[in-house]
Amino acid sequence: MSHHPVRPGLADPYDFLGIDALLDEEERLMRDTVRRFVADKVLPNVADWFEAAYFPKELGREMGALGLLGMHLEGYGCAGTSNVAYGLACCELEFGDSGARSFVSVQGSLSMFPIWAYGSEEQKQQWLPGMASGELIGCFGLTEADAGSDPGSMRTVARRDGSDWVLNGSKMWITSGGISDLAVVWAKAEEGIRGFIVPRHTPGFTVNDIHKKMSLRASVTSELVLDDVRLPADAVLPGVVGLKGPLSCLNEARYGILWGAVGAARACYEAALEYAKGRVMFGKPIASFQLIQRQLVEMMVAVNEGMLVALHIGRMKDRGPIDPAHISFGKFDNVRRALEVARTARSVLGASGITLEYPAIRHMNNLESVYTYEGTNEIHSLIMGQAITGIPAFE
Ligand code: TGC
Ligand code: FAD
Repeated sequence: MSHHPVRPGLADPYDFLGIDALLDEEERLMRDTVRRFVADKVLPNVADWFEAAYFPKELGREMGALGLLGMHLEGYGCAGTSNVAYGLACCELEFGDSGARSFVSVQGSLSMFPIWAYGSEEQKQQWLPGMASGELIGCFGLTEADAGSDPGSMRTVARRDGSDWVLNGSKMWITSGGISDLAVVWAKAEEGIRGFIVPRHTPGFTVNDIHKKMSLRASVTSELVLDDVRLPADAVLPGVVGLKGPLSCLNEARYGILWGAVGAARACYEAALEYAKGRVMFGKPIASFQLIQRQLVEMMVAVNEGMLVALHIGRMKDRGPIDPAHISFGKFDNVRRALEVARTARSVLGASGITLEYPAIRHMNNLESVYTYEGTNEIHSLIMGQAITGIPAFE
C-alpha cells in the first residue's frame, strides 16, 4: 500500500477536495470554455438584464455556436458530448445566472430532446439543426395554471379533425415562451397525452409574457394560449403516447439542474469569501471572526458535496440507464443546499448583499424558482420515498 504524507496547505479554497482531478482533459476543456463564455458574455451584463427583466435572444446563437444547445444529443447538428460534459456546462452557465442555464435546459433537454427521441425523421431534419445552432428557439408546454405538480390532470386537449389535429387549452409558466419559434405542447388526445410541435405563428396560438417576477428575471416566462389551433397530421410526435413522454424529458432537464445549482452556490460562496477577506469591521477582516469562518466553511462544504453528487450521478448516467429517482436525489439536495448557500452568502455580504452589485441575492431569488420548477422539493421527496418504500404517496 502506498503511503503519502499528509501536508497542510494543499486544500484549494476554490476546489477544496481537488475534484478537478476527477475530470478528464475533454471535460476540463468544456468547463473552461463555458467558464470563459460566462465571464465574457454573461457576468458583465447580467445584473442589468436582471434589473430590466430581460433575456438577450442573441445569447442563444452564441450558445449555439459554442455547441451548448442539445449538446448531449447525437446527430442533427448536436455536439454529442457526454452527460458529464453537459453537466459541467450547466454548472458554469448557472454560475452566471439560472436564466442562462434555464435557456439551455429548455432548448436542449425539453424542446430538442422530445423531437430527437420521439419525432419522425422529417421532424428531426426540419427542426433540430436550426435549434442546435440557436437560429430557432423552442419552449416546452406541460404545466397549466391548475396542473403543476400533477401534469396528468391537464385540461389542454387535442382532437382529430380529418387528418388534422385541433388543440385547445393553455399552458402557464413556460420558459422562453415569448421568444420561441416553436413550442412542444403536451395535450390530452383520445389515446392519451401526446406531444405536438406548434410553430409560433400558427393561427389561434398566442403567447403572453408574465411580468412582476422577483425570480428568474433574466429569463422569459410566458403563458401559451391555444384557441382552436389547427395543426397538420405530421405535427404530432409519433414516438410516444402517455405521461411518460413529457416525464422522460424532465429527467434530462432535472439532470442539468442538479449541476446548475452547484454553479449558483459556488458563485455565492466565492463572492462571500472574497468579501469577507476584504471587509474590515471591529478593526479586522470579518473573515477573522469565528462565526463568519463557520459560515464560509458551511458554504464551501455544500459546494464540494454538491459537486461530488453531480459528478457521481453524471458518471452513472454516462455508464448506462439510470433511475429517475437518482436524478431526484441530486435535484432535491443540490437545489435546497444551493438556496441555503445563497442565503448565507447574502448575510455575509451585509447590506451590500441586497444589491445586484454582488451575485448572492440574484441567485437566491432565482433559486426559489429552481426549487419549485422541474418537480418541487416535495415532489422529489415523494419520488425518492416511493423508490425506497415501494409506496406512492402523491395522492
Ligand atoms: P405515474 O403514474 O407515476 O407515471 C405515469 C407514466 O410515466 C412514467 N414515468 C416516467 N417516465 C420517465 N421518466 C420519469 N421520470 C417518469 N416518471 C413516471 C411511469 O412509469 C408511467 O408510465 P406508464 O408506461 O406506466 O404509463 O404518474 P403520476 O401522474 O402519478 O405522476 C408522478 C409525478 C408526480 C412524479 C409526476 O407527475 C411529476 O414528476 N410531477 C412534477 C411535474 C414537473 O416536474 N413539471 C415540470 C414542468 S417543466 C419545467 O418546470 C421546466 S422549468 C424550466 C427550466 O428548466 O428552466
Ligand atoms: P403546485 O403543484 O400547486 O404546488 C404548490 C405546493 O404544493 C408546492 O409546495 C408543492 O410541492 C406542494 N404539493 C403539490 N402536490 C403535493 C403533494 N402531492 N404532496 C406534497 N406537497 C405537494 N413548466 C413547464 O411546463 N415549462 C416550463 O418551461 C416551465 N418553466 C418555469 C419557469 C419558472 C420561472 C417557474 C417558476 C415555473 C416553470 N414551470 C414550467 C412550471 C413548474 O414546473 C411548476 O411551477 C411546478 O411543476 C410546480 O407547479 P405549481 O407551481 O402549480 O405548484
